[in-house]
Amino acid sequence: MFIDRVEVEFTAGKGGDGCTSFRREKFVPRGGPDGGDGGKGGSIIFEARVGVNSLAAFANRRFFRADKGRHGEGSLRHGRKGRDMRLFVPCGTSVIDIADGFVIKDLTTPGEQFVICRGGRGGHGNARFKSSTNQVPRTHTVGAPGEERHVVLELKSIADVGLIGKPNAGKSTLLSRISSARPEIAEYPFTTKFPNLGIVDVDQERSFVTADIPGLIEGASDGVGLGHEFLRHVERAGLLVHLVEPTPVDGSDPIENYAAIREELRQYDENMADRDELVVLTKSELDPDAEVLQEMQQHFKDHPVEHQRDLFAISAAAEIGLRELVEEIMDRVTERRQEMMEAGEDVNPIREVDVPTESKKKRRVPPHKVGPTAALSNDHQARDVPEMWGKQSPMGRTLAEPEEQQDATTHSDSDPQP
Ligand SMILES: Nc1nc2c(ncn2[C@@H]2O[C@H](COP(=O)(O)OP(=O)(O)OP(=O)(O)O)[C@@H](O)[C@H]2O)c(=O)[nH]1
Ligand SMILES: [Mg+2]
Repeated sequence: MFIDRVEVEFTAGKGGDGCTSFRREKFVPRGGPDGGDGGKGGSIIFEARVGVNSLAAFANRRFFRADKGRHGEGSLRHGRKGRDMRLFVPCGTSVIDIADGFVIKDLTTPGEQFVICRGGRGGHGNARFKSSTNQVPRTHTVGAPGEERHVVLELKSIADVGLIGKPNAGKSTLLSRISSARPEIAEYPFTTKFPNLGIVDVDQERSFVTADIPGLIEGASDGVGLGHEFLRHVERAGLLVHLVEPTPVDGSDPIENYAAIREELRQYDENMADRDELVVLTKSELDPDAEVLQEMQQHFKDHPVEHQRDLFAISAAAEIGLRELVEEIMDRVTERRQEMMEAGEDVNPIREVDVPTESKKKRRVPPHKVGPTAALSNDHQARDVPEMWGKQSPMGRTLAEPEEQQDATTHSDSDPQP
């Protein structure tokens, strides 16, 4: 199940209370205060993970509460800390405060962590309050409550390139041809109902991430079709690839379709409309005389735009122009990544191998196998390798041949006993 927006309430664990207690022991009169402190409450921590693709883990649960700290006890025993609750979210998750609507945190880099609610502090036991002037303190403090937050988690996929266009334009087919993603493809509109991500490997060193979103139609800003809902998944993409079908089944004009989608983009966000764009005429084998292509070229000449815009003609079915398109996208993506690096922004690693993994725990070697006495260990002692039967005797001794053994027995029998 793909879930990209959830509303959740988080409460960190309460701290344990301190304890009031006095040492009572035979022959120890006036033992003094010995109440321990309460333990800290558990915190709630978010971690962005490659491999977690949606917020489905939060779909059927509204409240998340971390572990409480235990109370302190007598004999100076402090309460146990509450266990932290670690929740994994996809890279690209925004944590938004529901009351004020501001973004508390944007988790974009794999492995990035963030404490959303801190656990309450544990209370102090009465042993803490002893002093020269107060030798019998009868006070302790209670644990602090854990932080509470009411938030919306929103997933904005992290992709370098966003595929947009009318339903049935061939977005999913293109994604399936250039990457190993296998989205659903069919000849009816709105086949794709949620975004698909695919990694396109141009060669061994260069790759980019592409997002395919459900088709947009006129009036999407008013909620027609699947609406603008999914445009946020291409919001972070630096390049938009706008797919246009030359001969739509409904008989509409490709240029009008193109303009309608541009208008929808503008309605959603002006910044999105100003983003670099590659316009791709799909199913080009259905337009053999390149009539639509020429019409579009003419249209672009008559309507120049501020951002960078290029026109390509491809056919996913006949495999025309795919290589050139991928190379062009890669060049633009590389350019943007360089700009981002120069500006000091993070460039997101796109593979799991890029995630710094914790080093493997070393196996503990028993002390007799390392260090100065290792040579004395039985494991390091030389052993005789028996040649007989090609096997080693279980006792580690050489086994004599049966005849020799007999001889030896005879010999020993004949020997005079000392
Ligand atoms: N002839 C031809 N048909 C194509 C080509 N590319 C895609 N198609 C067909 O176009 C239809 C729609 O393709 P999809 O990839 O599902 O289109 P989409 O843009 O993802 O559509 P939605 O998910 O509904 O928005 C399918 O029947 C494809 O087989 C092509 O290059 N040539
Ligand atoms: Mg599709």
